[in-house]
Amino acid sequence: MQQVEGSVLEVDVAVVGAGFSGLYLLKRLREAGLSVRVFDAAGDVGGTWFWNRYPGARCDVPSTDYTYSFDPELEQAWSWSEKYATQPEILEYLRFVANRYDLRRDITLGTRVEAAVWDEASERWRLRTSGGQDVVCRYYVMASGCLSVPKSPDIPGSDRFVGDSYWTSSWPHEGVDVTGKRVAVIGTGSSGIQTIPHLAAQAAQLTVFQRTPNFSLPARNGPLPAERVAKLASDRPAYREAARWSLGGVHTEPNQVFGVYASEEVRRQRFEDAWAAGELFAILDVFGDQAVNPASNEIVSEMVREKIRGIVHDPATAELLCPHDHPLGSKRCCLDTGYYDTFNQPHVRLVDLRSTPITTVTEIGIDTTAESMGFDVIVYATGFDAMTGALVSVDITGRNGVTLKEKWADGPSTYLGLTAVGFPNFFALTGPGSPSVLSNMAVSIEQHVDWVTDCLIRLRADGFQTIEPTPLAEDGWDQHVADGAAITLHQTANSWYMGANVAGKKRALYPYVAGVDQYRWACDQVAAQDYLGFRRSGPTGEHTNDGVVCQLQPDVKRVLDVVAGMQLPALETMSAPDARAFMDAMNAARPPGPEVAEIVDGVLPGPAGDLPYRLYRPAGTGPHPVVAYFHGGGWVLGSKESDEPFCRDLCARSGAVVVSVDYRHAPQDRFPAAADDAFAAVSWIADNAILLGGIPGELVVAGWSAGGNVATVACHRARDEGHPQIRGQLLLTPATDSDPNRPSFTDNGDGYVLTAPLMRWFWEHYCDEAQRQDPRAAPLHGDLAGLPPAIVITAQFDPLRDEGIAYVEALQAAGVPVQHVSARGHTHTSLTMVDVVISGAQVREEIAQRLRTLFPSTATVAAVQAAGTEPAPV
Ligand code: N01
Repeated sequence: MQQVEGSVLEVDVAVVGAGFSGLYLLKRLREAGLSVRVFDAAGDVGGTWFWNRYPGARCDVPSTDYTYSFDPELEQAWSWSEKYATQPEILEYLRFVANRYDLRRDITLGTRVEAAVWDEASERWRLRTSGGQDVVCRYYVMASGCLSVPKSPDIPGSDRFVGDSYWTSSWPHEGVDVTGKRVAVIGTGSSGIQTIPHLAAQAAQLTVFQRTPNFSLPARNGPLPAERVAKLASDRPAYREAARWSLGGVHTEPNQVFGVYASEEVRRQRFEDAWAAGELFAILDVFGDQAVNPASNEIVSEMVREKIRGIVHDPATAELLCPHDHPLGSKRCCLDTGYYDTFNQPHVRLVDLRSTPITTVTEIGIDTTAESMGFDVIVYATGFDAMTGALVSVDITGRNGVTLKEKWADGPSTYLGLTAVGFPNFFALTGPGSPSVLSNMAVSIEQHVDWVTDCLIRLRADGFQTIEPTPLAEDGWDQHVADGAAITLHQTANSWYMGANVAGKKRALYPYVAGVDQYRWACDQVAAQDYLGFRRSGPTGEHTNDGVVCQLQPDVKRVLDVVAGMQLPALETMSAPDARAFMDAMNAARPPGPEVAEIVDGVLPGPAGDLPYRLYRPAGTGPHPVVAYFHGGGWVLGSKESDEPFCRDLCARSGAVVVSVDYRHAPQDRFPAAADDAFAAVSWIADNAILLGGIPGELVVAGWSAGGNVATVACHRARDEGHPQIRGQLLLTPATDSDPNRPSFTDNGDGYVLTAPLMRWFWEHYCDEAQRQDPRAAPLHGDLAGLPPAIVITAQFDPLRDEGIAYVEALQAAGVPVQHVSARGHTHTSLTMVDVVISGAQVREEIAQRLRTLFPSTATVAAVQAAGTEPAPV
């Protein structure tokens, strides 16, 4: 219940912001029986849509999707008039919502929350408002939007101008008439690009000051798209649910077309379809890999540039409008109506601030390094202090007098992008570290509101009054957010996503990039696991459920989800031939891996007949160092080409010739056939280095999984027989013994592709129980002294992780130089998923660098490079 004591208002929850999120939050909290007061500095509800009312302002997610979905009756009661609704229509919608649910009685407009302090003794927040009323609340929620605090003016002289200055972010309510005027627009982001054609229609002269060209595509606005409307009408709940579990908050079909591998015809067709669709999600998804692969991205980017050149008549202007400094999508793409065409009008001019920067705004206009220009009106479309600006604009002081601004001085740190250590009972909706601006905000807002409301309901039901994340949970989340950021191309751009538009702001990818679906899953997990990562307390005591919700690399998790969704039969339920055929079919569907200079098939003599091999040759004039490689597959599956993407990648990155050798498989040829073949192959490759284009004496033996097992066993035998000379061994998640009792075997034995039952099946096919202690089957139990230097890679979520680590330790104990690379967040199979699991590329690059340190011809350079990349601990 709301109580007013003197000038102090007491409520359960105080909320800042009466936009999309604040309105829905108020509705839900009220229904949950909590007393709520919402404050907003604006004169009406609407949030960003109250302020950003420049001509041309519209949403750029289709109206059918940029809408609340919490109430089917609301959806029936409101219909959008256009594909992309105008600002006045969206504002009207939010007013309609506020009235329909009688929300206004709990909203104080025209009032800013200036400060909020956590009072340790009463375990409440104390707020100071601009209206003079103090507020005491148990819970404090910032629903203040991601793009609501304009960037501070950073153009010298802007206060000198005696003409009219306007900011797109706070456009006058009465509108602005620029008919017959000389107008300057500074800024070509979404706001500038939307408003420029409208201003051009009125102005006598329009001069656009562009620092960085952006990618924009025609919105093709018009009536609501019939296809979307029909889909929605046919099954509204399914449509909404699909959006909630999509990558970006708007459902799109999974896209397996990779730009680098697609034919020219397919590329062109997909691009033209996206261009014609007039939807951001379409242009961002021409190829399934364009967000992560620079080469694929460049294909789409160049096609957009072609379009720009096709629209803009003056070639010099067209070229200036073509973005070259960032991959498409790494900065926010824009949707426009006639933007590029505007530059064909004789009274419109483009000024390139890269070649002629603004020196100052003057009383009468703008001076650049090249000229002085006179204007009647200057429009600033210069952007926002995004994501964190609104949050730190309120003086929020948490435990021990630490402010949020101080906590985030070196970049934001959050749990789930919603909460922060040191700030109990505080929630930031769509905060940094949540999908927010990389998603359809309507979907993300509803998810956050629902999560926070459910959290408070549960807190009350469990008898608690405070909730705060633990440092471990927050650190884990920050790491997870950073892992996602490392996968995409966002970090290569100077964008507001990266905080790059505000001087002094920490450079980092502020939103969570791994997807709305993955994010929702994480939030649901936290709640389902008894608020994992939170400490909760109340009159009856406290409960801390410490932990980290997401430890897998985000793309590894996505692949595992896809695999789980396919409900594939377990390999161990098949016969060996069937399992081989099944794996061949799976392998046929994957990307081939990077180009190498040459691929040659051949045979080499083995102890029981010829062994086929496939040789991958790197670019450049040889001879090259050589890697003798043995594939994975549990001694039962696989072939010389089954690890092709990984072999190509290893070859391209390391500059070594990679010779991938078939060896005899169980159950037809059981132990020690595979090990014998491997040794024979290594010997032959060493003896025939020149024939293969290799440098004699520069040989490393490598293998993955069971291939790692036979690779190191071959090294044991080479040491014992004094031939051949081996420079090193590269063992990727190797099998080193058959002990099923190690923690990694039990913890990771299910759900990570290589399962405990499958591993048992492999061992049973390969050798008898009695043979499994033989060092040729379990090299961990052999004499390791005198073995060649080793690089051992282990993966965190691999059943074989601990036996790999045990091998590292045993090698070290035996005096063998070992480099251990522990792949955080990876599984047994994820590192070899070239072009599918992008996070594996970092590890493979590190492997290649370390591999080069083993070859005399490349060691010096590689050692210097490797010095900067210490492996991350598991
Ligand atoms: O801001 P921006 P915005 N001198 O930061 C330039 C959302 N939105 O308001 O790129 C000269 O994108 C700056 O140049 P540069 C949407 O998420 C959505 O346009 O830093 N120029 C850039 O060109 C969007 O991304 C809709 O080199 C200066 C521009 O100003 C976000 O809001 C509509 C400068 C700022 O672009 C922000 O968009 C509108 C300087 N000192 C906005 N400082 C929809 O359609 C900055 N610039 C839903």
